[in-house]
Amino acid sequence: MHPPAETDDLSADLRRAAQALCRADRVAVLTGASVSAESGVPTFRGADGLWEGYSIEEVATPTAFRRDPELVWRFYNLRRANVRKVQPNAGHRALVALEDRWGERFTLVTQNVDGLHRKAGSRHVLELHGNLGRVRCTRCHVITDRAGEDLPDLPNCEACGHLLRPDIVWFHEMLPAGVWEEAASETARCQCFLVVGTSAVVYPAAGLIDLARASGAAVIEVNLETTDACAVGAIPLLGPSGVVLPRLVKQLEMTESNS
Ligand code: BJW
Ligand code: ZN
Repeated sequence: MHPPAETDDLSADLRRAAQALCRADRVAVLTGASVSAESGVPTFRGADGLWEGYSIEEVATPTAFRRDPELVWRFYNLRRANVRKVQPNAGHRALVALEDRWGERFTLVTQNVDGLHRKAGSRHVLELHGNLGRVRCTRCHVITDRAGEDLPDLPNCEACGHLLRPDIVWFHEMLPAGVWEEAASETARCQCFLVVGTSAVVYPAAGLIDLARASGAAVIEVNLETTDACAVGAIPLLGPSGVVLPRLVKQLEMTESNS
């Protein structure tokens, strides 16, 4: 009995990916929504990518918040409550295992706002798009961590009484400068860049893939399908991240013990 063709392809690609990792002195990873999808956090652009008929582009903008802050807060309060209930999965844990190998020379850049990488044990995490647990005052700009609480649909700042907003990067907003600069510099100096579970259509995050490639890094993509951003030159590891990432860690152990 021969295993199906996909299994053969995946095994060969896993070997190539593990070799690329083995050669790397520094490793950086870019993660997206689907790493958390397997924990029960919906993605943005898949079949479950609508909320009450609204697309993410309709509720995650400063204009939407000015027009109807209660609607936007309802969307975020539901997601805040969901994130409190979910747990990291095997994909998150495999990324912790990778960080254990490279230590300080490993950086995890995430577009996710659910905090699950840190909950799993990842240490060097750069959150490009903010965090669902934090809120920011629209007037005095003070940021506080309110992760453990239920908030009303129009929450007010404890310091000045004005309306709070989620500390999330919406469309048309700049990414937090220090976080972005560190993500770009770690990407530019890694030799292996792993792209996991992102459609890679949202910029500037997706631009990190081009930056890694232009800096000479090997690019590995873990996704159910190849994305346009990784179509050229990346090592494709096709399958759910919760399955593929633990297999990659295992393959890495085998490659290291054979060399
Ligand atoms: C699996 C799997 C499994 C499934 N295993 N894989 C025109 C007008 C205005 C702006 C722009 C414009 N053109 C470009 C822009 C810029 C804009 C942008 O990029 N837009 C594009 C959509 C076109 N970017 C911005 O606005 C950014 N800011 C900026 O550029 O500032 C400068 C500026 C200033 C002034 C004016 C204009 C520009 C900010 C972007 C912030 C994005 N924030 C969001 C929402 C807020 C967070 C929240 O509420 O949660 O962040 S958007 C949303 O998308 C979220 C995510 O982090 C982000 C990325 O999504 P992700 O992670 O890739 O998820 P999906 O669902 O898209 O993909 C899942 C993938 O997993 C798929 O590929 C599946 O195949 C795969 N998959 N199951 C492995 N089990
Ligand atoms: Zn305030």
